[in-house]
Amino acid sequence: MADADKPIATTSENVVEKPRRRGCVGHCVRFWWVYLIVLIVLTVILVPVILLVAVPKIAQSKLDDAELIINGITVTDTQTKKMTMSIDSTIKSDGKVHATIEPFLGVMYLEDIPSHIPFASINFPETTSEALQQVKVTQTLEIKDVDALTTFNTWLLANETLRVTVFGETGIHVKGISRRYPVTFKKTIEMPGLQMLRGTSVNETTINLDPVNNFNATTWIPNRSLVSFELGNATFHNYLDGKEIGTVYIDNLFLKAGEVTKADMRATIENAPVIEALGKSPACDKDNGWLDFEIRGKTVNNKGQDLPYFAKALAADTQTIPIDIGGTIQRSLGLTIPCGGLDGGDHSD
Ligand SMILES: *[C@@H]1O[C@H](CO)[C@@H](O)[C@H](O)[C@H]1NC(C)=O
Ligand SMILES: *[C@@H]1O[C@H](CO)[C@@H](O)[C@H](O)[C@H]1NC(C)=O
Ligand SMILES: *[C@@H]1O[C@H](CO)[C@@H](O)[C@H](O)[C@H]1NC(C)=O
Ligand SMILES: *[C@@H]1O[C@H](CO)[C@@H](O)[C@H](O)[C@H]1NC(C)=O
Ligand SMILES: CC(=O)N[C@H]1CO[C@H](CO)[C@@H](O)[C@@H]1O
Repeated sequence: MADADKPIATTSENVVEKPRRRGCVGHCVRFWWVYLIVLIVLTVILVPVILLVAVPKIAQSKLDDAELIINGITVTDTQTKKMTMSIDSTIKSDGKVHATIEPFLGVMYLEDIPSHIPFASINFPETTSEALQQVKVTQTLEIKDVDALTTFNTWLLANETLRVTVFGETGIHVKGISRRYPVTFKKTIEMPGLQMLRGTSVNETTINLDPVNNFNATTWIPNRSLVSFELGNATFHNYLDGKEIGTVYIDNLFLKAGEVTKADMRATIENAPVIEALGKSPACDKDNGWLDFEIRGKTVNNKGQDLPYFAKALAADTQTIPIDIGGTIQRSLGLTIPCGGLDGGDHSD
């Protein structure tokens, strides 16, 4: 505090000193005490006003003007109660005020849900007011509110974009002033969502007539978001024409941000409904053996731990995947299913 007063006091002195130098030597000598009182009054009023009102206002407004850019978020070591979250971000400011922002606990919540219940708390490190500063945080995130995290994941999965706010109370130290000023860090970021993994495709398919694991394939999952996450073993309900006909399994799934993830999948599927659908138009004629399958999340388990915050998000909606099942049966079993089905039409085996 004592240090803090110095530079400001000097400034106020200059203001008062100037007229004194400009003439009226006798006057000034006689009324020196008037100047002293004016100086003291100015110091007493100005210093607190500057230190307590002006500087914090400037500091807060500079912080408000700064931009937070999320370059990527990676979620690994996912467990039921915790996970490791890495955030790679950049803080962009005009760099004009030299200041240090204390480390702080920032909560993250969905801006467009009015309750603003945090789904994560992140320890942000100390930062400075350099024009461009990269801030990388990696920490264990204890899952305190599984519902809030599930809602965030659901929005991330379903929406085209979503707005996330980072909020925290912290302190700022302006260069030359030892006083700490409390400031609020609040930034809302708009980030791309996964759009229900639209565009997921399945190929390199094989099929057999076993009761279980009778379908294998490679799946290609696009990721439009900035978030990479470790899901582990995921299972999905599989529907054909609105009826559940089996289960799809994808093991060791890690969705990478901004890339198409290639993963092996297998499924246990009832043969009869598939054969029946293939024998009907448009699959048997116009669509040339392609059927639209729908999948919806069932379970997510990573190394023995259930991850309901991913499972429920994946279960919130279905996703349609067209598969060349006629071609698969032709290749794997040497069978072609004509219009009217195996018993109906003339079938070449
Ligand atoms: C995001 O998706 C959720 C769940 O599908 C929906 O309820 C919400 O309105 C969407 N929000 C925005 C901002 O698009
Ligand atoms: C399967 O699809 C992927 C992604 O579209 C493509 O890169 C790959 O070449 C395809 N594989 C075959 C055997 O067609
Ligand atoms: C799928 O792969 C598994 C393991 O490699 C194998 O046991 C199974 O027979 C395959 N099923 C088909 C339909 O290719
Ligand atoms: C996925 O399931 C397989 C087979 O049950 C198991 O060996 C593997 O460890 C599981 N992987 C993960 C990441 O949990
Ligand atoms: C950032 C981004 O959109 N990356 C990729 C995510 O997946 C889609 C669909 O395959 C790609 O086109 C994007 O380049």
